[in-house]
Amino acid sequence: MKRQMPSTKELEREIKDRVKSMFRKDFEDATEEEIYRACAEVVNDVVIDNWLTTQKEFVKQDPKCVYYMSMEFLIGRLLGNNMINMRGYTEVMDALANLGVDINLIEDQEPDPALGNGGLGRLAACFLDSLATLQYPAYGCGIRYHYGMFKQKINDGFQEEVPDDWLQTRYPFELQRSEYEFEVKFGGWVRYENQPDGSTKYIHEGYNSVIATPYDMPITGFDNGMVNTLMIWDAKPKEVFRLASFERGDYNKAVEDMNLARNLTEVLYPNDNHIQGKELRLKQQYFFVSASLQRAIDKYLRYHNDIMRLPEKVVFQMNDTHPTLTVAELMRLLMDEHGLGWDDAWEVTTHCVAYTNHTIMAEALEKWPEDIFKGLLPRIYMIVEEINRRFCEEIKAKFPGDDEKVHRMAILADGQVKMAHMAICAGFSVNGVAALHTEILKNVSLHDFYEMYPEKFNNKTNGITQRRFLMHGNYKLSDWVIKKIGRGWITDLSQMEKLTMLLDDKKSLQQFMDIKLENKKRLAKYIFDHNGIAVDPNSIFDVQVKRLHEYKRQLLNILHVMYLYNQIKEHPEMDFYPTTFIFGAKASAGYENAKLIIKLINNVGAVINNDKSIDNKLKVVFIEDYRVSNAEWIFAAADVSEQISTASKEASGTGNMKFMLNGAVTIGTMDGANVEMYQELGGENIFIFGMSSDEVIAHEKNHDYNPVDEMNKNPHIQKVLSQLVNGNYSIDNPELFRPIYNSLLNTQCTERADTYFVLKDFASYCEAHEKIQEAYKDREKWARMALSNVAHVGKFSSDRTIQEYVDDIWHLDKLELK
Ligand code: NBY
Repeated sequence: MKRQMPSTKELEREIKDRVKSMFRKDFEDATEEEIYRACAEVVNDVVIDNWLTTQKEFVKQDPKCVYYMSMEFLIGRLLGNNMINMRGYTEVMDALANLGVDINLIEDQEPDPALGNGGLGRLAACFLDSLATLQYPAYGCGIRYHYGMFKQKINDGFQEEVPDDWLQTRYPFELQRSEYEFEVKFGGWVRYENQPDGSTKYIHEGYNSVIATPYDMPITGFDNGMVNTLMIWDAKPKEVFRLASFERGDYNKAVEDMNLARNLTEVLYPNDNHIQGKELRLKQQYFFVSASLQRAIDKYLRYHNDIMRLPEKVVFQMNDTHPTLTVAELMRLLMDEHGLGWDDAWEVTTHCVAYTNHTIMAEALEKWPEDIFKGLLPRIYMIVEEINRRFCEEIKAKFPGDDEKVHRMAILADGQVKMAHMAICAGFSVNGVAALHTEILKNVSLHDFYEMYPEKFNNKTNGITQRRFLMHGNYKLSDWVIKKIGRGWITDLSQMEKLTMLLDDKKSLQQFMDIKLENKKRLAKYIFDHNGIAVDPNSIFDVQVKRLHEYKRQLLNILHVMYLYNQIKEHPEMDFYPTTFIFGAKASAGYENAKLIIKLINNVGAVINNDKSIDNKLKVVFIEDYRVSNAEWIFAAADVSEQISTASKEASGTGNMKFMLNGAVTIGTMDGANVEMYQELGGENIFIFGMSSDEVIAHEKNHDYNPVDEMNKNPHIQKVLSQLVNGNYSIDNPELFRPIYNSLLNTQCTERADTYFVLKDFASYCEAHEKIQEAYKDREKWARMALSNVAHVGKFSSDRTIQEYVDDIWHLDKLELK
């Protein structure tokens, strides 16, 4: 039976009681942190009951289940999310209010679990939310990093990274499950023995190992009593006892094992769309893959005896190539631990694993040096060699005489292990994350593979959960939508379409814009409290928040701001609607160009924000430490959403959808899921600019783009570029931004200048912004555009995405819950 949240009155009492029993304090004397912990336990009580029930039904109904394998789960704070999904948010809010406490302050006590970098990790979290809400049995499998994504401090305009110690105090929404521990082995060598029956036995010796111990987190569905599990693995040494007792002989090994366990899960690699081929990362990959597969097979064998039928109950979805070792580890477990021969093991494996690609960026394609790989995973390497041998035979058979092709497609080539090749070779499904992205995979980046296995390729356009990004982040708009069209959209976002009936209703449009203004005031206060900058809630809030990457072109945005500033100064009389440009972005710690762009944004802000002569027409704000928790408020407050990647580079984008859901209007290129937003919206409700992906790809192929030409024909660009290096934005060090200038223009550098076509798209970007200015001045027209965005967001729910994964790839059974 589904357990409900208590009533407001009961909650008041329970929270007070908890504060007392946990902290021996009266409520009045408790700190906000203590109240948060008490609330978490009260909510947890309900969650745990439903979790138990769900897992019992799981055993009874024995449905097929997906294991979502991901190095990253950017789940964000859970207290608010769980209260929303258990339908108790308002009740807790009221209970706290009756006790004289603001729920926001309480929620703000929770560390924001940042076990991911950006879009890929957040997508995994949205998927878990949708799976539970749609009642599909699922496990998320990942790593319990002790330090998640670093916290960003801005010091004198520069980014500084501060460790994110989210486990400093016990996290209330995790449960250690010591009964499901498994050993994971690294290094050593493989000896083999021929068996009397003609088979070969492989024996792994001389290895180091750790014990993987899982921590389960509950993933609640919306209002259905379903609770799935996110299992994140931590490592502990196996030999603590032997180490302590100084047992002779293996002391060194015990110390090694201890260090291995200590380092394995210490920290998340803070890179997005860029790999750093560090051995420790390969260790992390094998660690969580091996532990998760062992647990999955264990669970399967508890209730079934025919391992050949594993694909009827289990599917592993690999979130990018990071968990591709799933392929070889599953083969190993099936052969070495469960006695299958190669062909049977391959039959099972290739029906159990599927792969999602999230990028076409060359620097993000995972390749491991063979020697590192072989040294760390000797048995896995043998299996990869055999997979590769058979795969190359298959290519040769299909394309006789094309040795080039075999070389291009091989899993082992040029001294490297190519993870994507293995994922595609073994996976029964290969999907991209937006229609355009999937077409580019098929026709360009993975064309060879598409020719070989066209039937594997499919598209699954990304989506986001409206529970977190509207109900929780923007309750005012959420309540308004409920008043207008009911509650159906909460689990069926296509019902937002009903809002179209309000598009000509002036009163509704006004209410809608009033809510936006309220949300802008909330963000303005946040900005004032955190940045000390006063921004005008009546100005246009033009927002770009996402990881900092050159292909995402924050540089184009800030160069345009510099241009606007020049215009306003030169033509003070010009008609210009005051605009606040808001940025938020973390740069990978070693990504120098990205860090310099952050500094540029801050310096431009410092100059513009302090220039009285422009009458507050322009403001530039860099929000420190952009993360899931402040993102919710930022989306709610945005008028304009900047989605301006170089066409073809952003696989999908999901921020674009979160803005749309919150009634912001997009300025964007025809890239990623922007293309599909355009199709849903019609051209009049989105501002499209810049080159198409075909044009970009053609320039890249023909090497015929010269940024100097773009500069020469546009005096505005010339002026802005000169201001990068004349001290305008860095008086004490005029050379500070020279590297940015050079990246755009320098034809001597080895790489092509202006790799991401910033100057090429500049003029058309400026034009699109002029159109925004025009549109915004007509307040009613703008309201209609913004509301149209909400009305047409239906497709971009992760509920729709998950249903497509289920229908086309996973074929899961829904769990029945009473
Ligand atoms: O995945 C993002 C894509 O850039 C975005 O377009 C898409 O919407 C989103 C979800 O499909 N990719 C992404 O976030 N990638 C990473 O964060 C990432 C992290 C680590 C590594 C590579 C990529 N790595 O190799 O270490």
